[in-house]
Amino acid sequence: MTAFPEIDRIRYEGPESKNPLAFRHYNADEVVEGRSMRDHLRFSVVYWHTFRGQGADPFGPGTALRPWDDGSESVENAQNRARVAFEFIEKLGAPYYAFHDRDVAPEGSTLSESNKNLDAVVEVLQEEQERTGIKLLWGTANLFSNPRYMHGAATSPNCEAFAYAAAQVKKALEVTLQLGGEGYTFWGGREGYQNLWNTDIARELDHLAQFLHMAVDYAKEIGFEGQFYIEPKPKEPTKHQYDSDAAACLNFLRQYDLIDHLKLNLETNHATLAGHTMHHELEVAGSSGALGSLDANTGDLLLGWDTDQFPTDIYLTTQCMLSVLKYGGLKTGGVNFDAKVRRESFEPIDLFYAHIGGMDAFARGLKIAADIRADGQLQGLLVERYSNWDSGLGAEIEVGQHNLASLEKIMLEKGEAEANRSGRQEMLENLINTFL
Ligand code: XLS
Ligand code: NI
Ligand code: NI
Repeated sequence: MTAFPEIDRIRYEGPESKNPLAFRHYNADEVVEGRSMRDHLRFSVVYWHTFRGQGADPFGPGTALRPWDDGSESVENAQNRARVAFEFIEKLGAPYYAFHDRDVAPEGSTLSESNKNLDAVVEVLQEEQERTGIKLLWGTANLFSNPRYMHGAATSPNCEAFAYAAAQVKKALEVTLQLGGEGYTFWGGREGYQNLWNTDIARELDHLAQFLHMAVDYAKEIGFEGQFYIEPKPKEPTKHQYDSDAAACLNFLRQYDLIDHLKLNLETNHATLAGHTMHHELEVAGSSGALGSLDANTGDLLLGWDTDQFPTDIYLTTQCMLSVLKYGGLKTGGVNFDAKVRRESFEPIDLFYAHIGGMDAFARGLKIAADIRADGQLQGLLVERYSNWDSGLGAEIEVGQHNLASLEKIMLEKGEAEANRSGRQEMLENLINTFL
């Protein structure tokens, strides 16, 4: 059985190709800065959008045509869908995938039934991983869809919702380990608030930290050595999510002694919703040694919600890859397409076009970023901008030889600081454009 009979394996045909079902930039074996593109980019397909998304929006039901899916919540349908997912990922040539527990298997009427369903589908996932060599980038648990989580999971005022969520994470960690997953992600789901009149922030944050510590402890217990990630997002579904941006997450992780256990999984549209750029978020995480993985997508500047569109903007992907290369590359992380086709792109083939476009945009971003680095002008100008900290007074301050009084003395003698130099913003923007 094949779900995509008309599609062959997607191949690299080079920049001149006019074939919409070929890569023009992503050439998996091509070496950039000493590593293959495959290893730099570590592309990953998400199960929740690509195999569970129906294209529904608040104004109408799903439109997606998925002939392999009988629309039922049966385990058999879920197992069949898993096989289709691997056919797709294999034809696309992405080395990784990611899923939530409830994406892959139907929720049962009790926890043990849900666990049983999950085991039955995980068996197929394992078989398919072995058959294709495709690996699990990270696993996660859906702690936000079921009505029991209406007030949050780890931050719920209902301690039994917390307990149920803990049980779900325990099981999700076990299957992630079983499938050789390289990481495990916590996105806040409904961990936040809609209304401060009914919310005890301090208590909820303490609970969230306890919850994450329990996960870290259990991972150790079962021998799961994958990387934990926390994924910032400022709003949606709640008015305010606790993990609002990279800086807020880092502060939380430091406050609760979790900083050594979790890195950040950064998503472009979440950065936009936070009033930041993805570049900013990557630099905030990277400069704290916490750049873990990327949820690659983009928002729409005219729409104020998480539209999760496929990224095609070369300027954006260039910035992403400049930061990734600067901080030593993706280790356990990847470029994970947390993105969905538009409601109007309802045919199965649109899933191919969408991923090919995203992969090519990132491959191009990688090549451009490497060119900018090889050229060296950008880095040279940055080094030059801070050069008066390299010797004399600047170097003395940096090593801690001064205090307010000694600096006052110097300035009283000099009378005025040395003149500033231009920031050259426009020149630098023009310089970047010469590489695009
Ligand atoms: C939602 C998040 C979600 C996480 C995984 O906005 O991006 O998809 O990546 O739970
Ligand atoms: Ni995400
Ligand atoms: Ni998102």
